[in-house]
Amino acid sequence: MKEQISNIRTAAEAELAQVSAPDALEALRVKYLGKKGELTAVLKGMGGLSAEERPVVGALANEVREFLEEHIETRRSALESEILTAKIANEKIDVTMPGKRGSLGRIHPLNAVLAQLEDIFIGMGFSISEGPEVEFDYYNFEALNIPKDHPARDTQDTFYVSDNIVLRTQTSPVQIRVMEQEAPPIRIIAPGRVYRSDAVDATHSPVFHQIEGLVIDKGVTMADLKGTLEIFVRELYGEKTKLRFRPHHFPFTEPSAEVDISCFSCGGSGCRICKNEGWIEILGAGMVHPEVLRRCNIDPEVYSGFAFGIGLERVAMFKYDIDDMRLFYENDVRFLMQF
Ligand code: 2NL
Repeated sequence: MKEQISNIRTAAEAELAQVSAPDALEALRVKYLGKKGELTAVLKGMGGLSAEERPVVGALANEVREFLEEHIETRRSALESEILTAKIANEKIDVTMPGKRGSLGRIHPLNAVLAQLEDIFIGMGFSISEGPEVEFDYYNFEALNIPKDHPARDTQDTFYVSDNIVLRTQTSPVQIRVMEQEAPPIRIIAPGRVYRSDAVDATHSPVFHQIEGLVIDKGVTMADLKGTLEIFVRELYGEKTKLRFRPHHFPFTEPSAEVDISCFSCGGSGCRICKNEGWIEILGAGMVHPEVLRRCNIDPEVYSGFAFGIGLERVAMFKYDIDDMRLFYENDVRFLMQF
């Protein structure tokens, strides 16, 4: 039996030397010292020994148990500290390494111009209205006095979603919706994305941005239109800016005008920016057509109003001296970081 015990000790010691993981170490402990372990089995069999042998074998068995317990414990703490050391080495960071610089974005030039125009009109008491980009034919054309046979309705010019649904070609339908729902006085701007079936080039894009304005009240005249636009262009291009109205035609305004400003670059003497004209066209405007008012249940005998439409891209191109509209949509950071 003594021999059996010292064999257990030899075997356990050899295995202990091989153990390299805490799981294996625990398995080893159970194998020898557990309830059904080898050494435990020997101790249980001591009942058959003589009175002289029992204390001797018992002492030996206890000595081996203590020996194994101690060595298993030593091995366990050694393994744990090895694992911890490896973990610390793995997670080590070099605090002297240079940091990574986060890159900050910029406000897109179109959004910057939009915010500036909104500020100017809010300053004059306008509020901002928005509406759907996918619009009924009625709101986009019919209500704006654009008849069925008008060239603007051609599939060459407009994106049709179905027979009576289109991608809006202006933000005017937003204003029609406001006029239908609210009683005058109305003083709104309607900024947003609009769509035309145009081929892409330096000055055309099938998606672009507009900001339209609408004022409806009793006794609103062309003089109010001119005064409002004058304040607008002076804030945008400087105090010296002059306005020029040229007669024009829009189905939804009568009379209608195209509006030019004196060149902000040369002041009117002629330069590269204004192509030697001295004037730059910036928007279209007019007095809201009585037929448009009538369709929105506003009595043209009582109320009158003016409206105007500005292309955001055009304003931004002049403001930042950008010669190609495509640059706005390409999202090349080298372009965008310049503003
Ligand atoms: C342009 C300039 C314009 C309007 C838009 C408008 C809106 C309503 C009623 C009457 Cl609800 N007019 N908007 C007026 C004049 C010009 O846009 O160059 N458009 C093609």
